Amino acid sequence: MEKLIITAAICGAEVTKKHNPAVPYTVEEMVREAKSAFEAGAAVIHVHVREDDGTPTQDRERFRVVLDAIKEACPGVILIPSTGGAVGMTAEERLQPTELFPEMATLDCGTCNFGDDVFTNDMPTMRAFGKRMMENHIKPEYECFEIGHLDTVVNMANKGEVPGAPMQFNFVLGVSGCTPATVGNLDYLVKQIPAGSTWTVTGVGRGAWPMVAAGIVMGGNVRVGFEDNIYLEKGHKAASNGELVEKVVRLAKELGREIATPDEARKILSLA
Ligand code: KMH
Ligand code: ZN
Repeated sequence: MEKLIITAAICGAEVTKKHNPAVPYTVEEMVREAKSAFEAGAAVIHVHVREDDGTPTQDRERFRVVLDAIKEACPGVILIPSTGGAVGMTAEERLQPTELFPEMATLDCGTCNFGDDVFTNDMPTMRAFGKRMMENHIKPEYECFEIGHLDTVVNMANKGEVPGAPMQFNFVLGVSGCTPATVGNLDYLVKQIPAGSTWTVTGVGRGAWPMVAAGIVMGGNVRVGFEDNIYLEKGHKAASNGELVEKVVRLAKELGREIATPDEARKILSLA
């Protein structure tokens, strides 16, 4: 098996300090959380940004400052800024981090319920995001919240509407209203991806740790972080994103998977 790429989604757009006081908002807090995850073994940081008061934003200049500060604190780390942003943002707002030419960015693969909200990613929006990523030479991480999202984006890649092989998928399972975080669902998805693709699994809420275990033993990669889950175990909140990554490293060691460095992750993801 390839080495395990650990992604830390340190901030998200929905979770707040009310859920866990360690959720980062300011640039300094973002750097603290990124560094804790990186030093624990994360090769990739998935980045959302906030105003200092916690309001989610896709402001290009806020992204510039945060991405530069994380790069300095975490040499070589792979950064995946979000183009999903928060529910209700316009496509133009969401696309702003692509103007900074990151090596990767998320591309969300379809509309879905998101708790009581609707996360809108209609076909014209997805085509616009795919076009921008092709123009700016950005490798997408394809975020699939539903089984149909995978089929949709593979068809788009076949038509040249989004970047094609080798594709990197992130199966985000367990969002309220979307595909549940079960091993059976993950197994189904993994069996559908085009040959030569890579994949990561993200389990949301109580699905987080079962999906980490499944990702490790199935030969994929895993994402943890406050965006998806704030608990180290039932009733015990993590003090940092680093603590969540440390638990992944412990599980991987027990199960015989080595951890990829950022350079190794770049090779696995065909970035290098
Ligand atoms: N905040 C969610 C509505 C992404 O980063 O691309 C969307 C999201 C996906 O987090
Ligand atoms: Zn995200």
